[in-house]
Amino acid sequence: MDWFCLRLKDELSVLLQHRNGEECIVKRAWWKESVVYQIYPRSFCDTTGDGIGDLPGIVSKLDYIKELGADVIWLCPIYQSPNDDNGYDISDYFRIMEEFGTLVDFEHLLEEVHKRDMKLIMDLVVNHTSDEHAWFVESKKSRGSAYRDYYIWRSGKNGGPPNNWGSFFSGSAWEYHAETDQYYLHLFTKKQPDLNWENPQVRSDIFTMMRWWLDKGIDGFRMDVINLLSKHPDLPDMPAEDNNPHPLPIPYTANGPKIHSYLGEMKTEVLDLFPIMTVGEMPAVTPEEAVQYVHEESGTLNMVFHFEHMSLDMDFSRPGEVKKWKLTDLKAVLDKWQHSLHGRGWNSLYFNNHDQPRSVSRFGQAKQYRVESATALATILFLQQGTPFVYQGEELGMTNCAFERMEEYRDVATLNMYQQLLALGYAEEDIFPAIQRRSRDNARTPMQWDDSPNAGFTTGKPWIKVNPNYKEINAKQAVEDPDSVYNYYKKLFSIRRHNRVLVYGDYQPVLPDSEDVYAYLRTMDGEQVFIIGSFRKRPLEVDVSTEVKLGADRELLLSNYPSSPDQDNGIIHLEPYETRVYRIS
Ligand code: TEU
Repeated sequence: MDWFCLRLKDELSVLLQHRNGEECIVKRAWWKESVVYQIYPRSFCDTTGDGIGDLPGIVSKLDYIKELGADVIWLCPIYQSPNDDNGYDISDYFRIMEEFGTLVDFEHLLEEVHKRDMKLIMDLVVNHTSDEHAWFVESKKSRGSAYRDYYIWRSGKNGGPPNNWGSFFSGSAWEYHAETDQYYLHLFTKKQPDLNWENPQVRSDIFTMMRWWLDKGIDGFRMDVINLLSKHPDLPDMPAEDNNPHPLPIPYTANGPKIHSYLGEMKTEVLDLFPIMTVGEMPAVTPEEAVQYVHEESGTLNMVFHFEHMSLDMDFSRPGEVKKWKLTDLKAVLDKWQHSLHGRGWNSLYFNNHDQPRSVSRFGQAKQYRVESATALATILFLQQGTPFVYQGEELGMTNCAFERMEEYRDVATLNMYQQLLALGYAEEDIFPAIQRRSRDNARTPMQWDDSPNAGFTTGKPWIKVNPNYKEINAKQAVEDPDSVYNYYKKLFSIRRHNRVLVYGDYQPVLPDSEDVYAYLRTMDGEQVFIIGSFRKRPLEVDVSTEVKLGADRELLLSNYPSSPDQDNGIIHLEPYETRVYRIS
């Protein structure tokens, strides 16, 4: 680490010093000190019995979220949508999806969030709209339509689409429109046409919409695939790939030539006018690129969601497949992000969201050591430098769901992938296990509130299968059980809140080459905290004596085992998935 933290300079900033003696100042910010709780409204809590979560349902659970220690709520899209991609296909940015409630319900929710001294950020989906949005309805009417240029239309080439680009959700990224004899670009489903950000009118309409929501009092945005806005102007073909007629056009869409100009304009026109937080979701972003987006002085956004650690168990040679991941690979990725952003920008910290299989099933041991591994994962991630993002149910140690048949899946990406794999000649019995492990629906099963029918999520028929393990894993049980994942998360966030070193302090890896443990030190202002977590199913002896001074006055701040045997000599005995947090000076 080149920069290390000297001290909290004053109420507003932290002083860092570079190894070469140079000093720099990192600003304190509410969003750096916050914990964010992500809600997927469709699967959170249903009050009407239609089997779909709603806004009053969220209001009824605000005390639960507050009690956990969250400061900010991120709501996945709640705007009007035909739900081809569950709200990520917006047909009207100014209306609430009918199943979720009304604008009055939204205003009530916002008021109740603020009353509890929490904040609310909304999803901003502006790379694309729904094909049912009024702009697209007008756009497709004729080549001469005033809205034609709101989207990316091109004539075909050699009797096919304008280029060979593939969609993130399988197949070509172009859809033919016979009436006007042109194709439109859709990086996601064909019901999600990409907006043309080259058009100043598009930008201005989007900025107006953003100000409208911010004027209502929301506290920021999570920006969907925000680094895909600027496409390469020539839309060049991708190099051909074996067994894949439609390669993903990452090089021609991610971090494109005008992206910083568009976001700069958004900053001046919108973001700078409000005291908000922003986090941009960015496929294919490197730490160096991320610094440009989130730089303390010159960045346009506060944080990015990168995908590097989410790719570690994916086998890109076989669509949908998973591969064995190594602890040292996970550490290498996360350490790199810690190192690269330190003193320059701010990290987001996440293992779960609505697009990812559950982390305890992926990186932990969901069967034998569910509670232990879920708590170890949370400890080693959320005490790094950055803002923790918890996804609904993660705090209960919710697991992947044993879907039994294709008909049980709802996610358009999963369904399309299934069709694509069949078309590529894969056998059904090979595809299904891959889908079971990878499907986004693993994260979208209803929140498990209690052991009553449908996990207390709805009195009706849930829109998607409830994970059958809800009788054992549910919020009611977890809140009452002092040894639950939920109560551990509470303690974890409480120690983060009460120890600024865990927010702003330096991050220094310990035993980076170990395949057994994830360990690091956080240091600031003469204070030091040591974090260690085992990733093994057997007991371990770990020698940290050369890197960590575990003196006699060390204090065990947190552990996921009842009484941890402890020695002074730097040899730590760890039970399976045991994790510990020590204040050592
Ligand atoms: O996700 C963008 C994205 O990169 C994902 O499609 C990702 O590749 C995939 O989910 C990994 O499994 C965002 C939203 O989070 C997602 O829910 C939307 O479907 C997508 O954008 C389109 O808006």
